[in-house]
Amino acid sequence: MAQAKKYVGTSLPRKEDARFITGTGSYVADMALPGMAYAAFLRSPYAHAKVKKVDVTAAKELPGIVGVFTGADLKDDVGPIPTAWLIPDADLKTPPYPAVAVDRVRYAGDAVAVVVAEDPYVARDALDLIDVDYEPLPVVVDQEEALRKGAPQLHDEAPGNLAFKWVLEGGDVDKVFQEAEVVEEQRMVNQRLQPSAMEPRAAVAQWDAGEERLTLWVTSQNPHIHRLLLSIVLGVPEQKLRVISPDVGGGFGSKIPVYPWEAAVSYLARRLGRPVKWVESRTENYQATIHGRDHVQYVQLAAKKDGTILGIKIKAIANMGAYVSTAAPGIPTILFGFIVSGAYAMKASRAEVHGVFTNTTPTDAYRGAGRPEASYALERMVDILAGKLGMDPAEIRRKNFIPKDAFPYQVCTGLTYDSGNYQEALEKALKMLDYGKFREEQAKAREEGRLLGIGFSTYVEMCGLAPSPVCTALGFQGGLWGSSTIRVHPTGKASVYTGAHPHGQGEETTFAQIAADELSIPVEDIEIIHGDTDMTPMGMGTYGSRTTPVEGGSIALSARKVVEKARKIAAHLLEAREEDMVFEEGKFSVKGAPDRAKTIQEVAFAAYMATSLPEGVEPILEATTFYDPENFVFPFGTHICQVEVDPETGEVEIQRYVAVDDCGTIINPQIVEGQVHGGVLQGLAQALWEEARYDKDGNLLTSSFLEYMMPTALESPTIETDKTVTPSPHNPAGLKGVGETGTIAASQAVVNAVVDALEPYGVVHLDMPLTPEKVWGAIHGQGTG
Ligand code: MCN
Repeated sequence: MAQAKKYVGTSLPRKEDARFITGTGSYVADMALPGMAYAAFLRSPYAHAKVKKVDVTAAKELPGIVGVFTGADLKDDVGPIPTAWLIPDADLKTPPYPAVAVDRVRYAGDAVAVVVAEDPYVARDALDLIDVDYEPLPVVVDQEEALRKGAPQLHDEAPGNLAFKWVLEGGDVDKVFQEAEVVEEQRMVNQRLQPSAMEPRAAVAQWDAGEERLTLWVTSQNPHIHRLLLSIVLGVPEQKLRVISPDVGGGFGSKIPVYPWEAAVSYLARRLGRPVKWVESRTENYQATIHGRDHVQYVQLAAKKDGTILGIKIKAIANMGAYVSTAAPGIPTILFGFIVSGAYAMKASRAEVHGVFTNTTPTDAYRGAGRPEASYALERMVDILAGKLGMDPAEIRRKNFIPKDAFPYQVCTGLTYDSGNYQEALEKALKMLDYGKFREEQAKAREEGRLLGIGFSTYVEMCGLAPSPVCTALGFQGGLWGSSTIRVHPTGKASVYTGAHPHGQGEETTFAQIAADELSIPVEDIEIIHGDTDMTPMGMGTYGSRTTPVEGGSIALSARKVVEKARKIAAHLLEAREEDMVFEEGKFSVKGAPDRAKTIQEVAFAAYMATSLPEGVEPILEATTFYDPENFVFPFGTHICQVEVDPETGEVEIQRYVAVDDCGTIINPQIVEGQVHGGVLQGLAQALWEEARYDKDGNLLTSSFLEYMMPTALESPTIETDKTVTPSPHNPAGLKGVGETGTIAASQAVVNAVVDALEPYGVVHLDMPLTPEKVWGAIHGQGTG
């Protein structure tokens, strides 16, 4: 049946939720293959040690053991894990990152041996029987200490533990700082976080000896990237490697990297001639899945006395952990340094980033990835400046915004922002909160000894990672385009094959909405297929809030190609001219003769039968697009947090949280709201609760949910959302991403609010997380900035 309804813009319930909430999803851990064996990794309890001997004799004797392997057993066949983001002009060092350590471990969690057994419990039991002779070495956990003379050295290839030094300067920053009337400075710590996806990592590998083909089921955000990198690591030709990532229970960036243990499992399946499965525990996940953030920043903001911001300088010391993870170098550099000027029309900026090796878990992309660190530093400084000048924090932002009629606008870092209307988002949020009334209440409360505070965050995000010429010039080892194939079947139903791999975001619904509108086919007749390298076009996966603008953009373009082909066929069938065809409500009709019409489904059948097609037109309604956008997209918004701080306990209560976000044309308002909620909660969690902590010996103290303070629904405040809509002018459907906006915006809104509440105590800055103890200390004159 022809379809008239417009889906884009409607809150269609998520198609994928039916299987997720009824327990009928299929995850890697659910997989069972005939003859499958189970792997477990022995992980070093030392953060830094020489491995003198690994004795596996006793472990091998345990009944049910298939094999026990050390680094020495693997090193000739499993290459080091490559780095996929080789940032230029930074003297980047990428020392070998082996699957299993051979003679030295560099963080507590580095693998020293792998056991394969008939069942997973035997595999774990056998780990206790492996005798490793370690010679402990001095440990360094803190990145600033690691840079000091005499600090323990991690890699011979990286003297002084320096992984890279990267600088981005825009405008004449020295001149701007000389001319400034006010310069504010602050040291800030953007603490280390532990991604906590519902599903930890898992892999099942199967070797087909006859075909010499490897199939790997793995929890990946980007199966094609896994395939490419693993083909290099394992020496298996790319066409002989199939990577399937079925349902994935969240990733938040942590399932972008290719992990050494996925390579080890793949190799062992081939060596042992039977499928091998590995599923990590939560503690293993916290120890050996990447961590995020971990910056120490020295920030300076230059301004005039009237509040005009002139420039920003940030020196960031980024903790890379023990090895360089897959995308790690790009996170604290490209995704950070280019966005330090935020929503403001300042003249100059300088970001200087030192990437540092320490005896900690490697860091990589975690929701927001570089952009929360930039946005936090800038938005904290804007409030510090406002405080210094006695200006209202909303007013200082208004004064410095890039004006709405100035887009496309080239900011001092060199980026050209596509579109924006920062004023509108701010005014809307102020109205929702009733800002004037709040300030009155705050003054009254202070008289009563109550501490109310309000914090602003007016952020801009750079997302939709693409275009390829820009990203590859910035060192990314692959084009960043979107891909899709749309196939309309003889029955008029359609399959959409995408290079993206959503893992909780909802694109099985929103991509169907895009395709349904473009093709005028009912949404329930459209299936989104993703996550299998043998089925989908080469694709770059889901991260960097790129899926909707880039992969979704590609779907819109493929659908338009299909419609154009269908138009030709319809004209032929109706014996009319192509230019006289009108495509409306799922029907091609002849202009002025609406009864002479063919539905798109009829055309699809005719294209399949191919009885009579116009000259030069091939059978089947099908089209593929590799879409390389001309620019990033730049979502933005204003978040405002209102808090009350208990002066007796230091506890922070979030009274209101208002989020006005702009992600261009919205496909599904409810999904967007859900993304904002989840993202904001992750940002709030960083502000108030979450922190990865190590002791001085490099033991991870937060290695389970007991110690790592991930919030639950109970801690989540009500998040009041609204939107403005400023489409991206260069995107085929006006789309910008939204998957990270909440996280990029939230932390600084909370910290700004708490510092505002503590203004009577002269507090200028507090580092996250704002635990009651820290806040109480600030009230009592300890540790204020
Ligand atoms: N959307 C929309 N209209 C827009 C923009 C987006 O309806 N204008 C919808 C999308 O179609 C999609 C969702 O919002 O259903 C998020 O889309 P997008 O902004 O393109 O983000 P991605 O799909 O690329 O997801 C990546 C982003 C990132 S980088 C992290 S980290 C993150 C996040 O999304 N990880 C998540 N959200 C997550 N949500 C879940 N449930 N699990 C994760 O691991």
